Amino acid sequence: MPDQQKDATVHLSLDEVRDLAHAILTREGLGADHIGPVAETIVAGERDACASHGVYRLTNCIRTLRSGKVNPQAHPVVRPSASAVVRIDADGGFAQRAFDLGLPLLIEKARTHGIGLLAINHCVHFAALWPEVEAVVAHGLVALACTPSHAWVAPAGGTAPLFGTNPIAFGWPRPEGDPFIFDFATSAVARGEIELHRRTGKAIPEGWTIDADGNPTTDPEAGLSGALLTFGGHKGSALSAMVELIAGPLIGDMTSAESLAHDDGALASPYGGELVIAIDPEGILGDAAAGHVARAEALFTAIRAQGARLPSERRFAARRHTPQTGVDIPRALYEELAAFA
Ligand code: NDP
Ligand code: PYC
Repeated sequence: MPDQQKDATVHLSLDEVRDLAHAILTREGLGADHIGPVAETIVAGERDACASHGVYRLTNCIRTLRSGKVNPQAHPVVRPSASAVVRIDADGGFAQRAFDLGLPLLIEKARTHGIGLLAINHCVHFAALWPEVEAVVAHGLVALACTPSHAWVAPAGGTAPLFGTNPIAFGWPRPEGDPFIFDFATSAVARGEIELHRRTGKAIPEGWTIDADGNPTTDPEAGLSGALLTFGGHKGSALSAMVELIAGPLIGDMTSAESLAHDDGALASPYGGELVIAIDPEGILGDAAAGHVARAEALFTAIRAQGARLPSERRFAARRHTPQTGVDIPRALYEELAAFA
């Protein structure tokens, strides 16, 4: 690495990232049973080279805790049901602890009914969704997850923020090797990525945002105070609306506009619901499931045969070396966080 770049970053082992996260979350008063799950999400973001959802997210956690927009001592509660649905009230806390509580119940529902649906209500979600879908896929199940965020994104054809960045994540178990996972915002890019550009004074690509007057802009500051655009025009826009509906009103929780109104200028992380669906191939196909899941491998082989890569391959590649090599954090971000710790 050139010296100039070395000066701009600080090298940390993943254990040091974990220690930093624990120190900050403890100091900011997060309850003991939340610190581990929240810190592990942040470590996982760095381990997998997902800068927009790694240690940078600690700045959001601090703001959210300090503004009282998350319950640091939340006790998530499971609402019993005999159906395939598991509902958990996160009690205003970060989503991680509620998800950990719901995961075994979701798996059990999927095994019993062929499909399980986990609705987490009243949670603060600041993270990527692949940790959730990977956790479901690890049980040999197909997974889908989504959550609204804050109203930052204009619908295709409009110019005012209405939708959240509304990520969708999908996971498919594979007989060998890494699962097939994708996880992306339905906006052109996650807002966190634009925030990272703003921090380093870098222009953003065209097509990500419009300014407050509705004009295209490559200035991150102007884009953040205007609106993000959806990916794929009207198609991303419709998918974003779907996330608003199925992880909002369908599960009795907030839309992104309602979440932003609840935020009331605090600049805290989004508040509302998360939906996770688990499907057991054996619940549909019985003994034939393994054969059909194996047949899906031909699709992945054909994608790669064209020189294309599978989503999450970059992440899994990073995961194989960062536990040994550690990670580079922008120095300015590290110094800001170290001051909090
Ligand atoms: P990207 O636009 O970078 O898309 C990420 C997905 O696309 C990953 O699965 C990635 O795999 C895959 N991908 C990227 N390039 C290629 C390629 N050339 N070929 C095949 N697959 C590719 O991410 P976003 O900015 O849209 O989202 C980043 C994160 O932000 C997500 O994890 C999302 O969950 C999170 N987010 C969370 C929100 C919340 O409310 N909690 C709101 C919005 C976003 P790989 O990782 O291997 O590159
Ligand atoms: O990057 O858009 C984003 C985001 C919102 C909540 C968590 N990440």
